[in-house]
Amino acid sequence: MKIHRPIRLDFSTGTLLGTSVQETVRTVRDMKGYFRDEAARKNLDPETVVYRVQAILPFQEGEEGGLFFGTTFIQPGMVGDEYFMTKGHFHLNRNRSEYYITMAGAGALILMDEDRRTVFEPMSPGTVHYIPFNRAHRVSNIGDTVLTVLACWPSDAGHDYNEISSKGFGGRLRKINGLAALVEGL
Ligand code: M6P
Ligand code: ZN
Repeated sequence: MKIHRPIRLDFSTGTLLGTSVQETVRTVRDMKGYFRDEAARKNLDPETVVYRVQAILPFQEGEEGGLFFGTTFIQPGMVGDEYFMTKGHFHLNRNRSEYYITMAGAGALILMDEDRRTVFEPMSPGTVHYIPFNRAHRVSNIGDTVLTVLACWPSDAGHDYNEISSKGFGGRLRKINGLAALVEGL
């Protein structure tokens, strides 16, 4: 039997602790093309962190049978009137689902089906979100503090960023008169 190195989830922060934890950082530079207001994005310091992902991948990525687990930390911030958010993706294997669970902060899980119909679910500490297969998913931080989201997904789900990076979602979560609103269109 394979012995896995110990991993801990710090309940106060959502941080995963352990030598096998991998971390990805997405900065304003990395988010080129994802926000509506590209001029506003260019005005920000490109090194500004938009979000970080910690993940444990105790299985061959792309192969069937394993589960991955991660924490996403989305910073509070705006690009124009759009909230800091994750890139968002479909699964390469379209019939793979996922769980997102909110640990801290205020946010919105944006879901889009293959027909580009887009909806969102409010996120607050304790909300459990089942992402059905065939849905692109993205998280926006609509609060003033870090939005911390736990995730669990199959090892053979994969990430397909193509449609999202070229066409985006069917709607954008924008701050309008101080409130988050899903505005249809690009
Ligand atoms: C969650 C999971 C990861 C994903 C991450 C960031 O932790 O869904 O698979 O990579 O969020 O989302 P994205 O890949 O869309 O930037
Ligand atoms: Zn996913």
